[in-house]
Amino acid sequence: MLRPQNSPTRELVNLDGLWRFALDDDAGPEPWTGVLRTDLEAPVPASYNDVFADDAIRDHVGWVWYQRTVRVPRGWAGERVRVRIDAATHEGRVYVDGSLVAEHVGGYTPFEADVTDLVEPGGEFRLTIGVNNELTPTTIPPGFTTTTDDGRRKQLYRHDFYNYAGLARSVWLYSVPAVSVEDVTVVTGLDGTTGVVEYEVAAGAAVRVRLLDAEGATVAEREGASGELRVPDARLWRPGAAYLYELVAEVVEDGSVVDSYSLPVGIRTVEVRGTELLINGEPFYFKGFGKHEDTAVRGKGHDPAYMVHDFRLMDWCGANSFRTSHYPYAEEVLDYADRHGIVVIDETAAVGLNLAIGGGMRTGAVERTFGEDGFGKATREAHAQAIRELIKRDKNHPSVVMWCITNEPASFEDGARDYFAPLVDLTRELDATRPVTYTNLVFATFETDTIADLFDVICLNRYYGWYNDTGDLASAEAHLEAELRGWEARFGKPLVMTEYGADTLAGLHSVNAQLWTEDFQSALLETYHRVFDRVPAVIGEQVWNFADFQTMAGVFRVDGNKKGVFTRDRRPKAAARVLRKRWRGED
Ligand code: GCB
Repeated sequence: MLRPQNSPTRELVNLDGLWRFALDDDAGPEPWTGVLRTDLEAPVPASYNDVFADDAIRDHVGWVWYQRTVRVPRGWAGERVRVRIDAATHEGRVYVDGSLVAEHVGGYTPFEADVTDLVEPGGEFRLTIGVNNELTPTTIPPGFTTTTDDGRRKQLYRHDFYNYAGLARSVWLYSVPAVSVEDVTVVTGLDGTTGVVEYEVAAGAAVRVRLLDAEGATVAEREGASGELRVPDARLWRPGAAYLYELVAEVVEDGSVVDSYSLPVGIRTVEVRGTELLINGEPFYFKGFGKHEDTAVRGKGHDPAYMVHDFRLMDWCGANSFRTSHYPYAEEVLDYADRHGIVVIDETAAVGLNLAIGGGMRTGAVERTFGEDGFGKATREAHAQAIRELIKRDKNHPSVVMWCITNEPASFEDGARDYFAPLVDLTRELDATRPVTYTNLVFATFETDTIADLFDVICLNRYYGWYNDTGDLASAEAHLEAELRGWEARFGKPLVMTEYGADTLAGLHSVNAQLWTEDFQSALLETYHRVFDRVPAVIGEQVWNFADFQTMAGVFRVDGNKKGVFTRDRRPKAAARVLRKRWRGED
């Protein structure tokens, strides 16, 4: 799905700012039919939960309403007009004046509506967006709702991050010509030193494409909706040294250009060979973090200042990669990664498909996760849709080198293979060029896991020294090594440690590396690093987590998860310097 953009034939209006806001109960029936009567104003983009200092809003389960007035630029006569919502978590309904124009389920991928017939160039309209945060057994991620004795509805879920909701990314109004570029797909390859860009443009008329280098000079061009562009002596997109070409796709009617769309293109290849992952034919070692979109007040609201700061802090540590745990991130984040050569493992929001786990801990539950009593066909269809939307949105990003289709499912249980095999096939059908992975939870060992062979790369999340072998790093080291060698021997595939870490209270120290101290976090990371360096199949390390983040309330969480190497306001704990030393060789 193409991101809206300004181009010689398209215009874009950003609708961010303060919107009228009300909970469903306070909004009156059919709130889209008139002006929302409310004193509340909600910032967009931001999760609404922490903005208002009101428990009724923070803990609300169900619909909330956002509304604003929008003026259509008067010069848009004859153009198609669309509204695009970058994310409505987890379900969105969009109304233009009294008419429903779009509905979408899935909280981290965009959707849009063509509103041309309902609006007038130069005129105003009322834009109302309903957002529902409810998670059910058939949403991705899944969740459950219970009712308390006094009648309140409460949301329960098995993932370890707060269920922030609302319009956490931008909303746009944009114009496209009547005949336009509707989609572009590029796949890049290498033939010796010649870069090969296969492209496909969906458009209603004749297409021509040009590839420009970073200076704007045309290096290849061609007519036709699909084909191959060849770039002799191509400059490659490399980790840490991004180079981007620009593909300009033009729709031509009666000899004139009626639409023009530009896409940054990084020429690079990705391939798994034996226990290696190769980028441009060279083995790549992941150094970085599992992250979250999470900051104080804004929740999951996209914030360019935090985004740039996070990237600079990752760079300060020497990180070359991160995983979009546990959902697709704002597209601005991937654009930045494209421009700066940061490698991304791109994950769906399929987290919590595991009834034996809650908040990172074993619950002792013996329920069956997969099948009609748990997560069955309907969940799998929602999961398939999440994969489709992720790939549709992110397929052209050179930074994305791998699809991660789920985090820590109950892959040791009966039913897991039947559930996952079709989803792995679907992912490969949609994109034959990128490896597919999942992150494995410790309950599914190399002996009991039933799905690892379906994937190209095996990502492991491990907490030896924390949840297991608590505080005993000597045992942790031995057990971790034995386990990694087991995975290596049984599967012969690349292994990435996508989570390892310890909850750490910034400022707490002890001479003997007690749990929760900065000293223990540093010692734990160093323990893991020694093991990684001894096991050849390990091709990467991503610490859990980049920064402390908010979770649902629980006795194992003190104002959230504290496994950050940085605090929630991005101050380094001692472990940040351990990483800087290891990854950058600098103090
Ligand atoms: C995990 C989860 C992650 C949790 C983490 C923890 O395995 O993937 O979402 O936050 O453990 O800290 O417990």
